[in-house]
Amino acid sequence: MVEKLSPRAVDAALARLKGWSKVRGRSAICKTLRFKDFNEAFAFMSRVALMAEKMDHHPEWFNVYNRVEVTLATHDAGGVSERDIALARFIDRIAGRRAG
Ligand code: H2B
Repeated sequence: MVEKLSPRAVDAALARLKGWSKVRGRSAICKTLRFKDFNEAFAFMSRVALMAEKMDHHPEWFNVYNRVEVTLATHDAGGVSERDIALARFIDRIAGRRAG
C-alpha cells in the first residue's frame, strides 16, 4: 500500500518539479499545460494515458482545446504519494518547452 506524503515532503517534491502547485482543500497537486493546438494537447494526453496505464496510476484531468489541467492524487492513499511525483516528473519531461 502506497503511503501519503507529509505536507513537507510534498513541498520538497514540488520544489523539484516545474510549475506544479498544491490544490486547495485536499492533498493533491495540479498543473495547467498549454499547447499549440488541440492536436498537440491530445498527443500529450495520449502519451500520459499510456504511461498511466503502465503505472496503474491515473490522472484527473480536464481539456479544452489546447489547455490541459492535470490534478494528481493517489486515491488509495487519500493524498499525494510518490506515484504522483513520479507521474508529474514524467509529464514535465514529455511536455517539452512549449507547455507550461
Ligand atoms: N490512480 C490514482 N490516481 N490513484 C489511485 O489510487 C489509483 C489509480 N488506484 N489508478 C488504482 C488505479 C487502483 O484503483 C487499481 C485497482 O489498481
